[in-house]
Amino acid sequence: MRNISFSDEEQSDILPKTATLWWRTPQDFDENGHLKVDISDLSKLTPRLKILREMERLAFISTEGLEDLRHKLITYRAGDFWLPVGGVKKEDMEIAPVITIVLVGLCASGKSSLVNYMYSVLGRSGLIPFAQTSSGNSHYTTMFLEEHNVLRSMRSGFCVYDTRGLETNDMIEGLDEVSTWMTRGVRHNQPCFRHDDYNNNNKITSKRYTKRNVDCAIIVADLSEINKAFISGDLKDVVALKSLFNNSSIRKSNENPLLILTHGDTISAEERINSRLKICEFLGIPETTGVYDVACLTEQGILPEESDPITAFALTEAVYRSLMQSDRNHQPKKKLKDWIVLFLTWILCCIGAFFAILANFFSKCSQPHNKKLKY
Ligand SMILES: Nc1nc2c(ncn2[C@@H]2O[C@H](COP(=O)(O)OP(=O)(O)OP(=O)(O)O)[C@@H](O)[C@H]2O)c(=O)[nH]1
Ligand SMILES: [Mg+2]
Repeated sequence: MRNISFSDEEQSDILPKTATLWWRTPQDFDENGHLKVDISDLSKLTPRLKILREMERLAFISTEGLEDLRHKLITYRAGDFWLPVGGVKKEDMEIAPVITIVLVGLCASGKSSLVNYMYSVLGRSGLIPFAQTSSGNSHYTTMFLEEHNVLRSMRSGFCVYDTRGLETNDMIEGLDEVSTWMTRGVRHNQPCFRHDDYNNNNKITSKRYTKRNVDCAIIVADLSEINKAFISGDLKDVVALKSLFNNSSIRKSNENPLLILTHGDTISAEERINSRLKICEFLGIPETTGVYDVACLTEQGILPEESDPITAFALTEAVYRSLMQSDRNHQPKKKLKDWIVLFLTWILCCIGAFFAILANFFSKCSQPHNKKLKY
């Protein structure tokens, strides 16, 4: 996230030798891995060049930056990134002990795989899949909200929630569910059953788990599906994604939600860059701020981790950014005066409702009399 300037010589020494520098296409880079055009004049950067520059930035700082950011996440305590505003002290802010990030997106966009990748990069254990994903012929879908402590630490200052994906054909119900999570909070093991589920009569939530207010939502989207949609002209999926992106409940402030693009490894570099450009344009967001290309699996179908520090760094930076976003949005604690005002407002509403019912009742009682008068 820090601004850096880098020369090509410096860069080739620092870049991880094994990294998959997929964006370095012959169209834009020479055989030494140098950009063919001058990118020093920022005002002349095209959106495509901005993406290439962003990827070079991630590559440049990934090796050293990954450890640095990981350390910041390990030592992070809720509210650490909060900056004093409006003369309110930190102790007067409503800051939950654990910051809650939810991953939302369409079905099979890669939310559970992203959780596993987080465990692998941040918790340093890539052997066991911690969140069940669909694989091979299994069409497994996450059916319950799952809380994950991806750092695998008792003192972690944040947790990540894996959620059930939204169906393109039933966005209204899906968006309603997302609004409920965002406004009423989430709980581990909370069911996410939809009306057409085969067996949805087991809607019991275990109240033993702590309810958490959601601080930030990250949208996970499948870049290969986005690419398909723009090529075929069937924009159903990207329209659904836009409705999720613009949903007022996930915008805790004026900031755009973070967007993580998965499945980039399954399309060509050209398609990967172009579909990122197109979806950012479609959503009306900058192509490099708050958007991360994180392929959760390699071509061999395994978690990337060591082989791809750039993707690992992109993921870590996305989590870091989501914590910064969360800490910017805390509200001051309610004081006694606020509770009294709230109580009085509630009483006034009740009185108003009571008189409205009375008025309605008496107007109904007086109707036959009115009719008689008319005749
Ligand atoms: N090649 C590739 N495959 C991926 C990537 N991310 C996820 N997958 C695969 O995509 C399929 C769906 O991934 P999941 O993680 O189960 O998706 P989900 O969003 O949790 O799905 P729901 O729980 O149904 O909403 C699985 O077969 C994953 O292995 C990626 O970046 N690259
Ligand atoms: Mg899932």
